Amino acid sequence: MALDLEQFMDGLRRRNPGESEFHQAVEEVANDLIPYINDNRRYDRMQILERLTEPDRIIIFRVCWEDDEGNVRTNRGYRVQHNNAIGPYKGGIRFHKSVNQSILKFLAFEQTFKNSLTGLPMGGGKGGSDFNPKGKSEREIMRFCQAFMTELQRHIGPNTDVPAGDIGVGAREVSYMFGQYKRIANEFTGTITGKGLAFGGSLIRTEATGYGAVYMLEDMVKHRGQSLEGRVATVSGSGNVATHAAEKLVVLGAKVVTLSDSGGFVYDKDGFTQEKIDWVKELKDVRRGRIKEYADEFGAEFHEGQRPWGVECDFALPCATQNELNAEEARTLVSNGCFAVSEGANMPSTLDAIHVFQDAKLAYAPSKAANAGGVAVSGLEMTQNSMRLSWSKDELNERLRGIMGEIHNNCVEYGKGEGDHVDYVKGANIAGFIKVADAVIAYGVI
Ligand code: NDP
Ligand code: 2IT
Repeated sequence: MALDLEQFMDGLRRRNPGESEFHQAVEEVANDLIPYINDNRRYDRMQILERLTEPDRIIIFRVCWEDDEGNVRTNRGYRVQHNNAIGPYKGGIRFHKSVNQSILKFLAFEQTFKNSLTGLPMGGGKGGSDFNPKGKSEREIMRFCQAFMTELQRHIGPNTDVPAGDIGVGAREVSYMFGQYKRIANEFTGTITGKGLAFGGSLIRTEATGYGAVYMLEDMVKHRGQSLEGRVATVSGSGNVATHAAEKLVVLGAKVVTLSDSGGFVYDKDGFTQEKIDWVKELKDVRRGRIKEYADEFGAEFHEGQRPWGVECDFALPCATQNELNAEEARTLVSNGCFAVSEGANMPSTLDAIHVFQDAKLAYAPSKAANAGGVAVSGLEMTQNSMRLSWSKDELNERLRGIMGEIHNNCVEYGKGEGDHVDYVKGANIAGFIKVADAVIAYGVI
């Protein structure tokens, strides 16, 4: 009997009650994979979709730490080890008050397909905590990271599971966690990526996700015989991914007019320059301030509590968080003439928004393809750590560019539609699936 999407999703919802983000991520993938599996029956006989929607394991632990007033604080830590069929579990750590099992399961599930798309030998995982870094002192951050790693360290290792950064986890947090890992495990190995350059980090890793999302955009736009030059882009977020996407867009000749945070968005009609982007990086990384301050500093507009999707643009790059772009906003983008969307964040568009983009035949790159540049350079950091050497910036940038180009080609191969239209969602889902599924089949029933 052929697999049926509704039946499959009913079962998944029953087995994973209340995990709406996980349901959403699986539905997006299953929508393309079920017809493919029905044409390639061995995947069904081996129950591949059922197996790939059940994480290998989920580790949940208490994280106890002391704040600056001497109060004992308790948070919950997680690591979802989703699938290691093609390499060690690999994926970021998120510290945000919204973190729960559903969010980390969706992220780990997506990561498995994304990592496969990079062409590098990495499985999928994700971890994090509901710890809220906002307003915490430097020493509280350090104590939390150390307490988190004190438990996590027994579950990870350079050939087992290699974490990295994500929302709320940047160079500072990775350094504290790596320091604690090194101390307890008594080994100096590449067990975390995104490290500082002085202790095994890779050049380009900080920039890689944002740059990669723009390389993907560039390839999609070129595929339609156009270029980024002189075009207007809206970007959401103002963290690692958003600022580096904005930076690369500017270098390639586009005009970036928005950035945002959870308080609202800024609209700079003159466009962000490198100098202005550097100011935002300093605001967010060093002063830990709010994007609203940009409007005061540069005389731009601030739209409190709003998202930037109502601003007219040719390209939209959602780079903040999941479900930050809904169907109504997608329709506004389309009617304003936006013709390409590249997702720097993970699952920023709702399922209905994706359908709007697909129906309008936009060049729409889903996150698992568009933001794979970050984990790709993490994979290159692992390689450099294993060889105990460092590649140059040029070498790494060339490899990143090459990997993003390959991802684009793979999406075209499996997602080609009529004329120059490409269904990048379908292309990414099928291309990411095949390698993992074939490995799972090769191992037999385990
Ligand atoms: P950062 O912590 O550096 O920045 C996050 C940005 O998103 C901030 O501007 C933050 O605003 C905003 N944001 C976070 N949560 C919300 C929310 N609930 N509502 C509105 N705005 C929000 O994270 P990154 O830039 O690293 O990550 C951004 C996205 O990119 C995430 O989806 C992440 O999973 C994805 N990603 C990151 C990669 C990486 O290498 N770092 C790799 C691939 C994907 P505020 O400060 O107000 O919270
Ligand atoms: O979502 C992601 O791909 C990341 N946060 C980066 C993961 C990594 O291991 O570099």
